Amino acid sequence: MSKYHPLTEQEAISIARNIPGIFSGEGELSCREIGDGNLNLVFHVSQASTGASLIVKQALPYAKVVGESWPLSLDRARIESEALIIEARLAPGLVPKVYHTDHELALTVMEDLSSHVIMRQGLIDGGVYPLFAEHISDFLAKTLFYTSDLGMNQQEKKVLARSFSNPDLCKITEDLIFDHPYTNADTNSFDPHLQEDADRLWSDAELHLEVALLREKFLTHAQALLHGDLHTGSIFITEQSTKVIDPEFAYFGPIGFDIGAVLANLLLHYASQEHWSTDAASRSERRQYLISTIREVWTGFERKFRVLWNEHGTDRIAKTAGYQDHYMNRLLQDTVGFTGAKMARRIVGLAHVADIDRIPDADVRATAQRLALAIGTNLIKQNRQVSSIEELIDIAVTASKV
Ligand code: SR1
Ligand code: MG
Repeated sequence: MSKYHPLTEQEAISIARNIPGIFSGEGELSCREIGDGNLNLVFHVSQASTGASLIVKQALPYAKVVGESWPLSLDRARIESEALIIEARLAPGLVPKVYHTDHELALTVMEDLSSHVIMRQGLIDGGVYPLFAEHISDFLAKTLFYTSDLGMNQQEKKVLARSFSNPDLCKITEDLIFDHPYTNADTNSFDPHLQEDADRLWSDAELHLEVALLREKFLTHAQALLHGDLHTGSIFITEQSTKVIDPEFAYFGPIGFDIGAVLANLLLHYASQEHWSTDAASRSERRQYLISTIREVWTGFERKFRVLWNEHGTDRIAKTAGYQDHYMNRLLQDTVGFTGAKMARRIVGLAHVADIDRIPDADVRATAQRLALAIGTNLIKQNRQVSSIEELIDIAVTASKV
């Protein structure tokens, strides 16, 4: 019989106490369940006498955000811990340390990052993170290059891909990002003032064609091991440090999906400045900061990915003149399309973002939501024409002037 059951706080303490090198044998441990995400339990275990702490994260057999009617495989906890271990090897310092895993209990014990803030909240509070673009472009370039056919042995990649078969979590993305927002699905959720905007989204055939092409890429293009859910709620941050958490959606998919997740969440925050910036001058300054960050994330990623390819590429034929430029241009186009898809789903789909949902005034919120939808749908429609990151930026800036 499986030993799986959702942990109590006392059980989380017992597990934590057995992790060597963290707590003193003497002092008492206390525990709080702090999970505010959509899927898991997160226990924060600490020792007041030493100041030591750690996190015990446990998967539930269903999606917490919906309830037991939406079952989800516990295997995602294994996938998350194995992805964290691979990411730590490829991009040292950019993910939390894993202390212990228990696949039967579907749990990972890891470093406590309470000295950091969740980036989404940090941005809402007006935070500026000068090293973020450098760190996240490093994370993206290294994890994606070294798990692609360009940077690892192609037969070993196929074997590794087997252990990252993640059907339940991929299904969430296939439905909630690439299907439901474009039809009158039960899972959708949006403010009533957006009904006409949703109707337009549901009947836009030009948009649906592009979404179908992006969905096909997500379903079939096993380019590299993705994080799979790289929004600003999956990033812990300070001015000096960036840590990527929560890779439970990891699977082999299209590289642009991870980059697009980062850019989409910066652009959702950009749209939310209708509220969070109090006057036109601070709004303009904040938006310029976000645009510079977007530019630096892409240009940093592109530069680093090309250097890795030139210096550590494993594939002879991939060195053919012109191939790298062709590949990078396709990555940019995919990134633009996925950025758009990841914006639209946060306005009309099941799971939203606090940057926009927490805007108290309905009219201001509607303006931010419509701006996010305008940017998102334009990016989706134009993704296959784009040839520079400046075009993505131009689409965002132009939409905010209308
Ligand atoms: C049912 S889970 C909803 C969303 O939360 C996760 O963070 C993913 O983005 C997923 O689509
Ligand atoms: Mg998550």
